[in-house]
Amino acid sequence: MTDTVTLTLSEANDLCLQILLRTGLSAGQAEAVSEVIVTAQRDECHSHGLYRLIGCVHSINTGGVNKVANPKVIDLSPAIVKVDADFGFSSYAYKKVISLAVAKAREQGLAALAINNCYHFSALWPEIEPLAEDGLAALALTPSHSWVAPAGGTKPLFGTNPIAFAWPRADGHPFVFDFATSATARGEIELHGRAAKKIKPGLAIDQDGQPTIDPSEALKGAMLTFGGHKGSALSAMVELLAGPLIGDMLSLESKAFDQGRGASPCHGELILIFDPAVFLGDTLAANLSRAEMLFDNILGQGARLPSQRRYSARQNSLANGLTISTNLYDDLLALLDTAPTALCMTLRG
Ligand code: NDP
Ligand code: PYC
Repeated sequence: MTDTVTLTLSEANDLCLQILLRTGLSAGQAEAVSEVIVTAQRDECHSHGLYRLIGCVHSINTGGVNKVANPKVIDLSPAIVKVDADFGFSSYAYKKVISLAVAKAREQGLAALAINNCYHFSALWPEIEPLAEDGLAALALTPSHSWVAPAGGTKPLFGTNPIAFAWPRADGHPFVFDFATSATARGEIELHGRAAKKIKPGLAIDQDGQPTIDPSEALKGAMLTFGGHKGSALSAMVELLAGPLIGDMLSLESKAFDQGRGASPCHGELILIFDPAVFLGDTLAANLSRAEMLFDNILGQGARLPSQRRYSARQNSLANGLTISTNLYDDLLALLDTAPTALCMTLRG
């Protein structure tokens, strides 16, 4: 038996859908969640790809997620729209509201989209890269559960709190970065644990506040912020802007709300959308070409742009399918244990 399995994108999507629908999740949510998971796997973002299905199913089965969530859009002001996700998954609420948020950005030049009361497990770039493909710039922020110690502290307080940014480019893929303000995503540490591998030094401390490279000790202790006090302040910013500013939970509160169930974090997300055409009018093209000069200079030094690896991975997946470990594949099939054998055989073949 080989230690990897390759699926077409459509097989991977079917697998996600079958697994999620089996839990009783509504079709709309199952489709939105499958899309974001397969999109992440396609770009080889393994910590937020098919592996996440295990956490999603756990979050649904432990009772927190509203399987029939009906997100409610609240048109708050000319530049602000909120959507109450009704304790369903963020990706579904996002789909319900994004066209209104974009319309506001095109009208006002700048719009803020707040997603409230959502279960959130996904990477952020799948939400903002399409906006940049349509000529907009965007910034997305969300807290998580309190797993990360502030710089100088030893106890979990912040979430892993990702920040993602996207900028449009006339030719080629947008400039996009998306990373946790912790030194790595928690999902990466979990994946190291699954593969029985040590983590790099500098990512976490154990429960006694001592540095650790053991994934299970790291998960029990506290993760560290990236860049010391700088990542720590950015993480606090994410807590504030995507927490109290939008009337939603801090990571500490989200963890308490979970009551030890181990579900995905439940809280808010803030997305800011900028329309450069409104900011710049007739000077749009000239200014976008100045941005290109910046990218050229980065590349000119032999450095790479963020998302360059992801875009190459995408090309490979589109041509050759998605390759995951047999271990993960078997864990996913186990989530389908009452599904028709024919489906499992098709996917395995
Ligand atoms: P990384 O530390 O791996 O950083 C990822 C970003 O940095 C990507 O944009 C990546 O581009 C870019 N990058 C990596 N190496 C380089 C390089 N040498 N030069 C230029 N750019 C580079 O990611 P994290 O572990 O911090 O986060 C991974 C994912 O986890 C993110 O998508 C994030 O949204 C998600 N996450 C989600 C959370 C949530 O609550 N929903 C919480 C925390 C994380 P490339 O992809 O091309 O390598
Ligand atoms: O990997 O840190 C993480 C994470 C938290 C919530 C979703 N992903």
